[in-house]
Amino acid sequence: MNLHVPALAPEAAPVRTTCPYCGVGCGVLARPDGQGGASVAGDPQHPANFGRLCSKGSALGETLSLDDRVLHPEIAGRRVAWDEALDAVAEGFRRTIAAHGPDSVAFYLSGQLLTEDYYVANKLAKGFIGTPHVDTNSRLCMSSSVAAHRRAFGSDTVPGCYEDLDEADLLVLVGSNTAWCHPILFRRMLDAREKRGTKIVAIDPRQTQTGEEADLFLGIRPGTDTALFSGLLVHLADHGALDPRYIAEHTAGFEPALERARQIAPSIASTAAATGLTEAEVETFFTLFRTTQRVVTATSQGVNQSAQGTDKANAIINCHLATGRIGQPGMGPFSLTGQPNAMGGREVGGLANMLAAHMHFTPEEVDLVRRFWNAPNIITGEGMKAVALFEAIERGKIKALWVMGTNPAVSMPRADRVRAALQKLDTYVVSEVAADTDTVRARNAIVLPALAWGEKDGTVTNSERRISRQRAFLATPGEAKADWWIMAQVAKRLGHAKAFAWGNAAAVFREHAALSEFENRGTRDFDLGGLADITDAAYDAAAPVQWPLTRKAKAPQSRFFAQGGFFTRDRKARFVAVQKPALAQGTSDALPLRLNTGRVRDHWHTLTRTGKSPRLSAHRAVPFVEIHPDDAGVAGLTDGDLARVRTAHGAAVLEVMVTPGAQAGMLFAPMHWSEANTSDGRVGALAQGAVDPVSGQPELKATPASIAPEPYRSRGYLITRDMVAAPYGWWWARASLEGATGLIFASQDGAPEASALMRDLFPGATFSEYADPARGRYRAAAFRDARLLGVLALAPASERPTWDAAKAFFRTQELLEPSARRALISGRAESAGTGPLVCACHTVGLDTIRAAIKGGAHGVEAVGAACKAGTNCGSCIPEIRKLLASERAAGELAPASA
Ligand SMILES: Nc1nc2c(c(=O)[nH]1)N[C@H]1C(S)=C(S)[C@@H](COP(=O)(O)OP(=O)(O)OC[C@H]3O[C@@H](n4cnc5c(=O)[nH]c(N)nc54)[C@H](O)[C@@H]3O)O[C@H]1N2
Ligand SMILES: Nc1nc2c(c(=O)[nH]1)N[C@H]1C(S)=C(S)[C@@H](COP(=O)(O)OP(=O)(O)OC[C@H]3O[C@@H](n4cnc5c(=O)[nH]c(N)nc54)[C@H](O)[C@@H]3O)O[C@H]1N2
Ligand code: SF4
Ligand SMILES: [Mo]
Repeated sequence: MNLHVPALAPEAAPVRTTCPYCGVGCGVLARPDGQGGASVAGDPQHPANFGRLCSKGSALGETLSLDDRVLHPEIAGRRVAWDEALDAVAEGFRRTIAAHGPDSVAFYLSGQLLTEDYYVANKLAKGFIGTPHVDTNSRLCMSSSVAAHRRAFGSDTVPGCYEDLDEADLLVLVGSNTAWCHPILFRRMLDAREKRGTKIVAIDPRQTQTGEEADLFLGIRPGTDTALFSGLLVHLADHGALDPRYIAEHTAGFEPALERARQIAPSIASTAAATGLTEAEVETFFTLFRTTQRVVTATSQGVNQSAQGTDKANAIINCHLATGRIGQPGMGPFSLTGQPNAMGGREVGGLANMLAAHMHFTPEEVDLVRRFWNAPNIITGEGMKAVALFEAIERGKIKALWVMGTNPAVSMPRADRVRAALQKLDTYVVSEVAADTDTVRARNAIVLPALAWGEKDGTVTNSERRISRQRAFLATPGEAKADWWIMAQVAKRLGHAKAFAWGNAAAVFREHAALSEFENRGTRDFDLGGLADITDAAYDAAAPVQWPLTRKAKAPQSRFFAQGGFFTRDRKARFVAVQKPALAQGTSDALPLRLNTGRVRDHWHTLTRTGKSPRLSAHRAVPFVEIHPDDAGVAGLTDGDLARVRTAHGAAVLEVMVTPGAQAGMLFAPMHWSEANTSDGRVGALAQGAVDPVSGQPELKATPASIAPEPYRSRGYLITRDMVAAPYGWWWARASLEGATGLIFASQDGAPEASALMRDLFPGATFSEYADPARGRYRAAAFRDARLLGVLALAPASERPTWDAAKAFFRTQELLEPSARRALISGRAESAGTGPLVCACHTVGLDTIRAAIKGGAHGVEAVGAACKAGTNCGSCIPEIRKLLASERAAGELAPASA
């Protein structure tokens, strides 16, 4: 791969890199514009996406500005030189260790770090500082899958690869909103359906876009997956659908596991009763699974983020082992990883219960790693897992914490408590790229500016064990540094210069690969021996490659376990006798519902990146809660109202979305909003986080909750060119707009207060205004020399003015004609809007698509031809299909009611 810039090239050659969002790990071609930005396109040569990108990947170019970046080291808000900051970290750690021992120091890392960064953090903590308390946000993400793999396979091995999704005849998606969270894999699944008639089953308590697209949707009761897959195991056994040869030769423990499954779900009827499904649904699913050889069961957070997550995953793996459907084309259990480098973190040993390179804590393994690192302070056992770790901070047991690449003040369960616990620390270090995260602003910190995507260099591993390069294509901004470099500097100051003396990321990678093959001899799945001697030039040019890749192998191996060969002592897999499912906490009269949390299509976690993109911010602009119509009726709520959702741990005020897709008794709210971008929408504060007994992964999907109306007098929006603080007492959510920033708000204020506010915000400006205080309506636009500065609209709460039309006026800096000024505040502009955004790539709204359908576009392609919606990344195709169906249904009903 040699990217020569032709002498007369009109623009720079693209740089091959990898998307920094989800675990699909799509290849990206980034073309820098020479002004700090870049355009991006899918890399046609990358085997994860073959040129496609989803809405988030396509909008990466909109997230590169330096507006909100940390660009210099800071101590308690004061800008300092690197030396001073690094000395402060080293000194803080040294003091803490001297007074309280090395295990009073902790690291909280992230699946968004590069493998090289992760490796250095792990080595520093576990080998040199000598603290076992290193955990990562992956604890909240896929640690239950890791634990299930280890129980079943003896190692944390993902047996399959993406081609299995192309080659399966049945895809069972359990607790995965694939259409929104792994969109490019979902496109591959839909292609498989097109090509070979693959059936898709979605299992989820709520009807998602994935469920809408599936051939069979099973709306199970939360937390009951173990019963469903126990019932399936029994069904397979009773219908002669087992693979006795595979069970006998390659597994152990089948009988007790089946026996337990019979206690949990002996029949179709009992399975239906345990899961809330109908017997017909259960029977259809069981028959499909039994009669289809090529089955992939793909799992995500509906499985992992549960107090019974490890059992859920093992109940699923049991069914694949029992039928021998593993490690062959189109077959196997498949854990879809969330973050871009969740897998890299597992490889280096970033979790508190792993040591390094897929090794644990047997005396031999500890000794091996000690010798390889020449480590003076090697740890000998597991450290505390995330939930316990933050509790230990609260208790004063952990005194120094280094947070890197994650925002726990938002994303940990019981986030208010976690945030408060940070006050107890003596030394608090945050390596970040964004200046204003809740974790940075929680208290005085040593803030270290890290290189961001596009600036940093290294590798990530995707869900199918494929290692890809992230390459720098932008200049280093300010004084930002690579995370691995920062840690190596601190290591030097702690007296470990020799062991942390790498000159570049390639050197770190070589050491990581060398450890993976050190005294391995086929005893460990993770072996990168073939890359241990990679040169700097080869590393720079490296194409994506799967592991294992041993020194002797001619080619990497894409699947595991078709012929057994598990990483247990007897090389046999283990069936697991799972526990009867029971949710961690019961509902009560005070908390009669259950709060499920998760993601939306166009936002990423705590909004520090997707929040910068106007396109991505338009799909869902405010924090919301989905509720079933029956529950909404009981609570006296209608669509669009604001409601207070409460649990035993916290409360949030969210916009109500009434949908029959919600399960009665359940609420769903996205995890994305933080203190930095909403007044009252921090959903992480509400989640209980009861931990899975095996993996320590917290439950984030079923917290007992209540909901009640939160009445406000007025609703409205405020759009300003420059960021302004929201007035005290308002409920608000902030979103990026083209050329502006906007607040959608609710308030007890009326027209007079709104008018006073505009004068406060824009002193000396001229105003176009419309006020009707009696009716509680007010609109105003502020100008300086005919240049638009800001717009405010306020109306009685029931009217909820929308900004779709007004925001268009900020796209240019041009001076506005008097007629445009009048239109801006007339309120007429509203009805000319295109409605809520559906297609993020071409900014096409709901109303436009509806109009296209009414105008005769009767299929996805026709809609695309009429208004371009759905013609780029395709992430919105499920939503377009849904609109087509609802318009069709409305059309059919029309004559009857006419
Ligand atoms: N757009 C977008 N994509 C992302 C991310 C993002 O922030 N935004 N984050 C990435 C990351 S880190 C991750 S981990 C993945 C997560 O990807 P997903 O796991 O697909 O996403 P979630 O929305 O967290 O949860 C998935 C579903 O689990 C369901 N569920 C809840 N309880 C149960 C249950 O008891 N049983 C079953 N069967 N289902 C249940 C929920 O209703 C939800 O629809 O997404 C990755 N991709
Ligand atoms: N209620 C609820 N909570 C959840 C979940 C849920 O479904 N529901 N899901 C959980 C899951 S699966 C996950 S993965 C977590 C995600 O939660 P977090 O990891 O807390 O979320 P992010 O917003 O991705 O945080 C990443 C941070 O790293 C910064 N950053 C980006 N690039 C770099 C870099 O190169 N170096 C450094 N040092 N920093 C960088 C970003 O600015 C950002 O602040 O949330 C978990 N929490
Ligand atoms: S599916 Fe989308 S978010 Fe995930 S890696 Fe690909 S482009 Fe990025
Ligand atoms: Mo995740």
